[in-house]
Amino acid sequence: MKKVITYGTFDLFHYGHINLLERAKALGDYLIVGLSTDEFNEEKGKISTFKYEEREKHLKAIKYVDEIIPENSWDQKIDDIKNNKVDVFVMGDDWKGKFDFLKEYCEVVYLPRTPEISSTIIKEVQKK
Ligand code: C2G
Repeated sequence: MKKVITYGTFDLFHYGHINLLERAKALGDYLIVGLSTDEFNEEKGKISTFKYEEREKHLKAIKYVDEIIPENSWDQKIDDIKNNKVDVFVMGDDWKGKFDFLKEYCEVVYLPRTPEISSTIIKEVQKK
């Protein structure tokens, strides 16, 4: 069984996230999502609209997602990859190059982001 992992906040869930998760799942048979905790979001300088439980509920509704684990820190990826016997690490290409150090442990794939949509844009529209 080929296992894939990806990480993110997945706030204000949208079709850009779906496109990413769909393509990530297509790279293997089982997709794990490392979902950023609210505390880790603070570390990332992000204040999400939805708390972890809500964002987890949204992800659980996505057929491509097989498992969700909390993402608490920047440096859990190597352990996650080893402990879960992950074969492929996937992120959107806004992260291109940032996780190349993981190539020692698994395949690293950066996928083109979906243009024009982001949680930030959705927040702007909500404010109007
Ligand atoms: N994404 C995308 N297209 C968009 C928006 C997001 O492909 N229009 C991708 C991002 O590239 C990322 C994933 O969807 O791979 C989740 O996006 P975010 O929730 O913004 O993730 P981020 O805050 O970048 O967290 O340790 C890694 C971090 O947790 C990544």
